[in-house]
Amino acid sequence: MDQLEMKKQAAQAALKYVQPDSIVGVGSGSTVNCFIDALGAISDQIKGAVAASKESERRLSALGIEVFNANDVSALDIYVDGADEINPQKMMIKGGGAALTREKIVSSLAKKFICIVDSSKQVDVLGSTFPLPVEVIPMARSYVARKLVGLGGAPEYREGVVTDNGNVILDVYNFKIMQPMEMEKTLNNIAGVVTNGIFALRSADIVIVGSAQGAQVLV
Ligand code: ABF
Repeated sequence: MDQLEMKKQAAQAALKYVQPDSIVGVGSGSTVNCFIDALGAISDQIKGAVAASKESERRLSALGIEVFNANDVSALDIYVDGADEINPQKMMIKGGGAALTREKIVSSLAKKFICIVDSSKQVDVLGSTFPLPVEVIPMARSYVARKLVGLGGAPEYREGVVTDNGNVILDVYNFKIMQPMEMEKTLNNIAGVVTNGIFALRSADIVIVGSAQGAQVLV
């Protein structure tokens, strides 16, 4: 089974958590695109969605699903999103698609975070295979990069990428994250950092892993 099939499997399995007549929190990325396609098939049964990226917004609208502004929604039952890495404690690295800030905002609105991944995303220690994305105010780029070096990482400026919020991304390589909650807070405290891609303080509640053996649900 190829990776896309595993993503589709996880996305399809997430549909059972969608409540009738609800507003669904929707993340971004290729696995979420599979979820959006699946959601399209039941679009008449939901009220709409709040999206974590302009691209997801566009895809939802194209399927006739109403997209609500996050400011007009006080809470969401579920938020469905992918991840770049996920550990056994359901903590994640996210932000490979540069939508981490909006993903953190929309996931914070949700009672349940459902993470959909293929099995290649499972790691024991965050930072093992994927660089950590950090969204930074443009004028703070060099300052934040020096701070990240001081913390033991090797930041690289993601050339040519501007986030949906008008900021830039530093990808931190060689950065094994042994204490994700502490590191998430430490990075948030650097002036000029908008968001970092560690999702530990708000980890996933349910993980659905697409694999050759079928979709596995980890609660
Ligand atoms: C979003 O999509 C991001 O936080 C993460 O970077 C990415 C995962 O991408 P994909 O589903 O394409 O592997 O969830």
